Amino acid sequence: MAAALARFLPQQFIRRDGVEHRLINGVWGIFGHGNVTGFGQALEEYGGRALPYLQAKNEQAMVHAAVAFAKTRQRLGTFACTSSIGPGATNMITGAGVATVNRLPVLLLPGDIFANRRPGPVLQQLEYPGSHDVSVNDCFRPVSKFWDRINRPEQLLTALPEAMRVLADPAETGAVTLALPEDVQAETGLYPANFFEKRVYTVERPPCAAEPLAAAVALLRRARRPLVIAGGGVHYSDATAVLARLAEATGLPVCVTQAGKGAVLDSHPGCVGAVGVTGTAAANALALEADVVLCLGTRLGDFTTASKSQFRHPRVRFIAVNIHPADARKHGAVPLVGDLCTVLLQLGRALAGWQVPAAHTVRIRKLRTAWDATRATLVAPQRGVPLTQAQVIEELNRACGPAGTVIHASGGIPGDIHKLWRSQATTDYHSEYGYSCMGYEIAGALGIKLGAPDRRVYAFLGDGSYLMLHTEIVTAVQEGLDLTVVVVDNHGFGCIHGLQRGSGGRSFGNEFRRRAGPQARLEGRPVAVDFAKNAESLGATALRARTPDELRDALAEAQMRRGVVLIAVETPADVRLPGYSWWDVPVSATSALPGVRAARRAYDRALKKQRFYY
Ligand SMILES: Cc1ncc(C[n+]2csc(CCOP(=O)(O)OP(=O)(O)O)c2C)c(N)n1
Ligand SMILES: [Mg+2]
Repeated sequence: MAAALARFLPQQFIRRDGVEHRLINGVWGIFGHGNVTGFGQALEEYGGRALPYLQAKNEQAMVHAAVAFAKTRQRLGTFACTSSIGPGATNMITGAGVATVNRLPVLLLPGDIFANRRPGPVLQQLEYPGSHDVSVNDCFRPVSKFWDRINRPEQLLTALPEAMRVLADPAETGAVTLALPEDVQAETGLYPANFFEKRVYTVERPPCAAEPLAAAVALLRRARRPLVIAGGGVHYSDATAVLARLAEATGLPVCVTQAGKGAVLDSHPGCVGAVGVTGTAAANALALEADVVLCLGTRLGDFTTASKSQFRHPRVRFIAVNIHPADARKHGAVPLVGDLCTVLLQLGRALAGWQVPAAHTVRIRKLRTAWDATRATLVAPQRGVPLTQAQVIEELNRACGPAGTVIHASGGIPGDIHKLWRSQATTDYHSEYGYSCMGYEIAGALGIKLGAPDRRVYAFLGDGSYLMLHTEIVTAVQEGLDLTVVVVDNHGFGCIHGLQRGSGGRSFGNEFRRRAGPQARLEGRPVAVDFAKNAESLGATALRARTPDELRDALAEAQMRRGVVLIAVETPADVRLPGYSWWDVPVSATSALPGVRAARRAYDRALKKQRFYY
């Protein structure tokens, strides 16, 4: 059965716009008794160049790498991930969450307990009371778009085609899990020869229906203050050029979600930057006043809608273009279900000759200019502070240029970089902010590099995220991948510490400090971690930078060097950028602390800003 799987996977292709791409570009794995003599053996015998094997150091990380690869390839290719049973398998569940939340394909092949049950409980089997039919792999069900357990070898014949269909479908894609009982992997199955013939899954570009299109066009033509929100779907549909032309022809302003960053470049006159909780003052002002919001390929998460407080025009209407029918109907939108690129072309034709009102154009220009000035003050030197995170972003933006890609996911970085980063290319910004999973950054950087070997990739992460998962540095060294890793050391879970204190709470449990005494809290001396030494020990070159000038030099040096280069920078945790919006994080209604009580009163007032559209 495992041999059949290894022979099937390299024959799967995906076609879009007449171009074919390999769907499964290799297998990431860590072997254990649950896969080494089954699928591992099959890969050794049948894997070859069409199905290379990459050895990970942590199962969660290998899923991150596959997911980042898929994002880089606009969902037109991914990897399979093989694990042993038990802990190796469940380590992949977080990665499955990342894939499914972000609608990115990945094929997960966890080993599973014996289908014949004879030797059980096998090492690493969790015995589920009341049923012998449940294993830990059932935990993958809610985080997978398709899930199956291959209890007999011939079940591959029906499971694999469906697994591939879901992976290749832009509306349905996400994690696909095929649990592989370790005995069945090694069993003989009968498979017809044509099962192993080349299969091509076509990504079609369906247009939206005429009626909702007409309704959307009528809304836009009447709009006084329309706004476009560009999400990740613009990238996946390869619609950035079409969007730029539509914005130019109509004067529509375009703001971007995290996944949509780069959908319009900052040099475009219609670009007003990031929107929502981590948005720019310009985009958020336009969003507050917008009477028609055209949502493109976005799932309208709370960071985009500022927890449903960002759109406050009393008669605001939404139009949503999405391949996913549920996303197209959020916020009571006029649903334009179809391929984003095709629907934008439809909209462009239907809106020919129409432009946003002149007063709106003036307003957009004014807000853009004001934001440029504000941004300049945010990245300027701060008195008494050698290096701020904003300055790190500015230097990184410069060094990265249009040919590089920065990747980030968690901590305080996403909020700051979403606002400050100037997109110089559609591909220079890779954000995982659907699951915002600490540990994605370095592993994901490997995925980008594998997906786009010509790009310089910058993994950008906090000290907390680095401590959680940095060991794929070793894998990058093994694979000879050039990566730059920039670690921002602020001695703790800085953004959560800020959230805690900003909500009236006292400092508690977020800094990297020693326990002050046996009964005391974590309030003693800071724990100093030497990230440079740590990275060196794993085979990276390490540099340190204390000022913007030193960082510029280090980034230039990193570009000259091969392999993994880590740059450690220190920034103060309490120097933070201002926000231009609100995020719904509930504050205790019963705390006795005056600070928390005041924060709760402010929270109750803020809740009144929320609007719900049906
Ligand atoms: C896997 C995971 N666990 C927990 C969280 C919650 N969380 C979000 S940010 C954060 C702190 C991150 O610390 P660090 O990487 O140092 O970034 P900083 O906040 O200091 O900028 C935590 C714990 C998360 N996003 N992902
Ligand atoms: Mg930190």
